[in-house]
Amino acid sequence: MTVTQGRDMEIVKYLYSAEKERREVIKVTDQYPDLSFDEAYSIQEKLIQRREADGAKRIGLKLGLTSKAKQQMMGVHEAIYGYLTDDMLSLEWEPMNFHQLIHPKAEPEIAFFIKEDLIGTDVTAEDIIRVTQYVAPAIEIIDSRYLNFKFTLADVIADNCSSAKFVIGSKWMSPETLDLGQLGMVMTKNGRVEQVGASAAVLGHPATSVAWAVNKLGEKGKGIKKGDIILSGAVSEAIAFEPNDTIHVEFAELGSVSFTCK
Ligand code: 0L1
Ligand code: MG
Repeated sequence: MTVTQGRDMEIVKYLYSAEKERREVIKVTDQYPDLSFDEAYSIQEKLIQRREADGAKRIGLKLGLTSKAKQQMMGVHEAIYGYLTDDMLSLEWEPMNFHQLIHPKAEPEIAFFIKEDLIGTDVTAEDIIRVTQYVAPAIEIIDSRYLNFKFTLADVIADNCSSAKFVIGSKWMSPETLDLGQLGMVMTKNGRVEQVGASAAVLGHPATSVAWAVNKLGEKGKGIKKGDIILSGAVSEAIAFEPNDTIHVEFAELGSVSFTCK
């Protein structure tokens, strides 16, 4: 028997309604302290299926906790993955609606556009480069449903890794035409520098990060598909924003992406 004793759908409803009603909730492990990562991924899968039942379409994957600094902060040694759905995609020219979110933060990421199906448990960064048509600058908006963004690893996995929105820049490049592992990044808010980073912060190389997720999915007989968008994991810490803020992320070679919040 699982620790939730068949109450998975209650937890799904709890997290989904928190998102829909834009309110923070107490973390799931306060009620189920022994929730395992496997069970948390199973709840995450049911949460995505619930969104699909409401018309959302799965369009890719995102990685989280990919930097050593964030893993140390959470006391873990592994990254995590969640799913992207079409309703999370926000366009650069479209104002980000703060009132659809709870307590959002923005983080700089690199997006991979996948051109071939790939499944396996021995997938390498080179395999990821081979199946990637383009990479592009991206900003992920994370918006944990938990009170004060405080949670355990099992909690955040169940909550689809805090996923809320993402924005992709308009410059796309073949991953073979740039040194993807060594790209510098500057993130500003209203023109003031807030974070600097480098793509190597993402498990040493963003493609290594994506390969990790594909291998994890492979253990469950799943993989990635042609047309998927994958966010590699954050290149620096996330920053909070409010209405009227403009967030701009500039990667060396790869170009920029930005949004304004209303
Ligand atoms: O995308 C991310 O790196 C977020 C993972 C979950 C941790 C958080 O919400 O800060
Ligand atoms: Mg992220």
